Amino acid sequence: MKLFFSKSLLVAMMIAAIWIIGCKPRGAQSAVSGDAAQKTYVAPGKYDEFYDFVSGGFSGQMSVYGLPSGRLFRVIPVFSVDPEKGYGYSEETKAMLNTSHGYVPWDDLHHIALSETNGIQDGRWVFGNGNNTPRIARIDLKTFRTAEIIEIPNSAGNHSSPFITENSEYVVAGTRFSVPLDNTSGDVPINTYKQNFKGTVSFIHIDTSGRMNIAFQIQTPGINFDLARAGKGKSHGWVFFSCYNSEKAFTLLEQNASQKDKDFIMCVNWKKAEEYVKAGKAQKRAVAYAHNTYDENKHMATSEIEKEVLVLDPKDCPDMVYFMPCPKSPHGCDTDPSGEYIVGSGKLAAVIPVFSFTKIQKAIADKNFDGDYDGIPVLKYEAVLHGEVQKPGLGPLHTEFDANGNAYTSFFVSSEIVKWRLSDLKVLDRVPTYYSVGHLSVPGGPTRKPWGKYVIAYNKITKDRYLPTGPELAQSAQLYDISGDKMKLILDFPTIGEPHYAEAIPADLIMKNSQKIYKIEDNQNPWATKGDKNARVERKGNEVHVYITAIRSHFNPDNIEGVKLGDVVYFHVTNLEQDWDIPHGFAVKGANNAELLIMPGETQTLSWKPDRVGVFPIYCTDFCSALHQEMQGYIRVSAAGSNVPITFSTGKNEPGPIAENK
Ligand code: K7E
Ligand code: CUA
Repeated sequence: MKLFFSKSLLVAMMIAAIWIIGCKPRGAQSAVSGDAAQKTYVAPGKYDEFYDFVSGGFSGQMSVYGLPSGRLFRVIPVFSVDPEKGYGYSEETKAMLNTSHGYVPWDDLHHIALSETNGIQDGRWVFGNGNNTPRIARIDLKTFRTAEIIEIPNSAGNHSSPFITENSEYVVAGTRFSVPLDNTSGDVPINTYKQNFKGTVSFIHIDTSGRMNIAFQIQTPGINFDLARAGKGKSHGWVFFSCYNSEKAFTLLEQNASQKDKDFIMCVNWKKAEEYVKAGKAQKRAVAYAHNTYDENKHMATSEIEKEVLVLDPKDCPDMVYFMPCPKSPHGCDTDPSGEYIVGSGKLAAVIPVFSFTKIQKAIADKNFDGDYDGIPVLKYEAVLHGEVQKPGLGPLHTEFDANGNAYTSFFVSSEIVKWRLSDLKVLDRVPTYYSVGHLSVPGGPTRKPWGKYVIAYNKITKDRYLPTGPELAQSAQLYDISGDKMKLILDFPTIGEPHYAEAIPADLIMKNSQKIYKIEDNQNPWATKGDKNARVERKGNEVHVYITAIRSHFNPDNIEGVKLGDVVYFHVTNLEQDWDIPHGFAVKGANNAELLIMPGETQTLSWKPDRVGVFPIYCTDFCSALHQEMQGYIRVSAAGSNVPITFSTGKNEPGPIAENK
């Protein structure tokens, strides 16, 4: 096979090589200007201006920072277990991580989507994608907790997700890997890729309560989907998906998927798709996928396996899907605030093509096609192009927008952010990033109403920004002030996991709704202990259920006896506090899972299978009062055949069998 490298790819590779051997860009020392610290300092008593929701990449979590301070407020467990909060370990939360493959306690979270109304962020929910075992999660921004996770069938590598439409009608999910679909045997030679491997894009509907369901999928040729953006304003009703590997290569994609000069952006008219679904054009296909929901009153997750999905085939649905040529392995695909412009970023391209929605509509009406790709019409490049940004930089990845008609594009290879104007495609400014930026984010940047002020670079390489920490360095974000004509670096801060993407939102859209406690009277957890008088220990066969309350600064009961080797102990801990920010923790020596961190008014359950005879301390792990260190107890485990009866101490009675107390 002949190797083919374009000139720009060669240049890109040379420059990448220079970066890898650690060449410092000029001016790295003086990059931060004199008054930078002042611009990011938030004095005590003041709050940050924005919440910044940052994807955790391979940590599987989402983290919440303040802007402009860059301070980390919270790590929200989403797809990965979190021993700190007991997420995925407590009996109540295990079901959140159920999938058709069983319990999957990890994923790779790349993208964030904040809910919108009329194309403006509304602060109700934030969505995140699971890239590995295809899933989408919804986090409730009243509680900052994962409220729902839905698995995506007929998908593998849910990368092109969870981009949202302007009234939160849908979040979308495009499969990165094409695969044999779930209703086929799947046991096929990999070199039958061209016959047997298909792609899908899914439209997950969101109802007014936030609940997700897979409305329909569209089956596509066997290409790779990368990113997506919904149309807005005039292009509302459309979603644009970038795709690569139109070569349909299945080995050594590095070369074999970079042969063609152009890949595609796939344009989907989802309003048309809805009509086809209504008209009965979708095929019901047998699949299996998990749908997990966290009930806020029961403090409990349930998981259902759903068995069916509706699939539309573009062959049966004319005018629903079009391909638009886009140079050189497009990655980002971004729509501007007006919805008129669609910006494609070819990783190996020397220009940034900007497409016009008006021209796309005209080309469709005029049937101005360049043939078809697997039966799907391909729009003529020149007919849909608004123009190309010339000499922007090397390795464009992602673009966001401000409210003044400017675009900001990240360049991985040349390690910079470039500001350019949408109207005439002129480059206006460029600043280096340290180094190799992936996504970037302007507050409100993907919406109809960008809040502007800052652009944040999420970098892939952080050489010489932070103190070394062994073989792996901290992941990095960098904050630039974009309020003037020139972008100014004012801060950098490390992040959790690899930060792929982030969305920032004005703080007042969220903080006013932030929940302070769970009301104890609304607690419908079946294992709740409402009040000390109900604290108790019950044996059911070899299960011992401990109904235990926590309040500053004791557990009730605190001492438990009568557990035998071979028993499974369930600690159902109810936090009776009704004050903001008074969680209690719960841990037991030798537990093979985690702690619990129980919020005011909440009940959570830890299971524990003692492995030996003895006396085991339990204690509160969260410093809750001056007498926190007194918040403790014991549990006694006797031999399997012993006849020690179940007893417990409430502090008022004597613990243990009377005879043994003497
Ligand atoms: Cu890191 Cu959005 Cu997965 Cu680009 S993706 S960089
Ligand atoms: Cu409760 Cu410390």
